[in-house]
Amino acid sequence: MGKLFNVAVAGATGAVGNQMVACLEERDFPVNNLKLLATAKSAGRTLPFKGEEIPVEELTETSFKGVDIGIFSAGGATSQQFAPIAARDGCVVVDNSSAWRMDPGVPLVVPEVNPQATANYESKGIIANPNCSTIQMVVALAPIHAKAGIKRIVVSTYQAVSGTGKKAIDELYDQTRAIINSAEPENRVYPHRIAFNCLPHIDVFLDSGYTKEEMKMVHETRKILQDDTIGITATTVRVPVFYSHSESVNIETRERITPEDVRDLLESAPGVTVVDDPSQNLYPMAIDAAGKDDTFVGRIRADESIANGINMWIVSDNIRKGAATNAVQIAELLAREYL
Ligand code: L14
Repeated sequence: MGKLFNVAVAGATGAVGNQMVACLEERDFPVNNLKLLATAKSAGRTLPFKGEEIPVEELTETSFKGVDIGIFSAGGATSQQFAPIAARDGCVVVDNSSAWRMDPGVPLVVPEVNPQATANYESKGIIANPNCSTIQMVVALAPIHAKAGIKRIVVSTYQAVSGTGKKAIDELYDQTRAIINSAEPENRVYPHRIAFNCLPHIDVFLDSGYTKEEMKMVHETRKILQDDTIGITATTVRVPVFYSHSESVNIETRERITPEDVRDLLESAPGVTVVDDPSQNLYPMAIDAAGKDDTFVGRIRADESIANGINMWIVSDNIRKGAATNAVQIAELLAREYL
C-alpha cells in the first residue's frame, strides 16, 4: 500500500474549501487523517468526508503540527500569516490565495502545464495555486505556446459570482428573486447590482486603471509559461452566472498556426476538451462546464485582422479546475513525487 498523508484544509467551510474536501474524496487522495480548519465562528460545524462527519476546528498557530499537506483557501490575510507557520512545522502548504503567487521562492503550478516547477516548493514550503481565470487560460494556451510561440494575448473574461464566495451566490439569487417579484434588490457584496447586469470590475482597482484581477492574469500567465516576453492585456468582467468562467481570448503567435492546427493540438492536450462545431450550435458554455474538471475550448478561428492571429472561447468551472481541483492535483503531485 502507498503512503498515507495527514491533510488539513484551511477555510474548509467556504465555497472553495467545501469543494476541496469533496475533491479529496472524489479523487481518492491518500488521506490518513483529515483536519478541517476555519475561523472560531465555524468551529463545531461538521463536513462529510468518506461517510464520516468531520468536525471543523478553529485555525490556530498549532493547527499544523503533525500535518503533511495543508491546502489553504481562507483568504490572503490568513495565508500570509499562517502559511509560514505551517511550513515551519513541516507542513507543505498549497495556497489558493493571491498572497504568495508572485513570490520568486514560491512555485505557481498548473499540473498540466508546469509540473516541474513544483520542485522549488522546498525553498519556502509553499506552493501557490494560480488565479481561476489564469488557470483555464494557460491550460488551453500552453500547447499553442510550445508549438508556435505566443507573442501577445488579449483576453476578456466573463466571471461567475461563485469566485467571490457563498455570499455572492446568495446575492445573485436574492436580487434575481427580488426583481422578478417587483421588489427592490439589495447590493451587499458588489458595489452595483449583479442580477441582469455586467460589472467590469473584479478585485480592487489599481492606480493604472486596471483591476488587480486583470494584472494577476498578466503576471501569473508569464510566470507559469516561463516567458516574460509575452504581451498580455486583460479586461475582467463579472456576469450573472453562478459557476464557470468564460473567456474570449485573442492570441498573436510568432509562427503561423491555423485553426485546424490549434484544434488538433488541443484535442490531445491534457485537461482540455474541444467543443467546436458551429454547424450544430456546439461551443463551450458555463452551464455545461459546471461540475466538471476539464477546460472547454471552442469558437477556434483565424483573426483575419493580422497575419498570425487566433480567436477562441475558453470555459471552465472556476471552483473546480479554477481552484479546488487544481489545488488537489498539486497535492497529488507532491504526494506522488516529492513527499
Ligand atoms: O484567487 O471572483 O485571486 O471575486 C480573487 C477574486 C479569485 C476570484 C483570486 C472573485 C481571485 C475572486
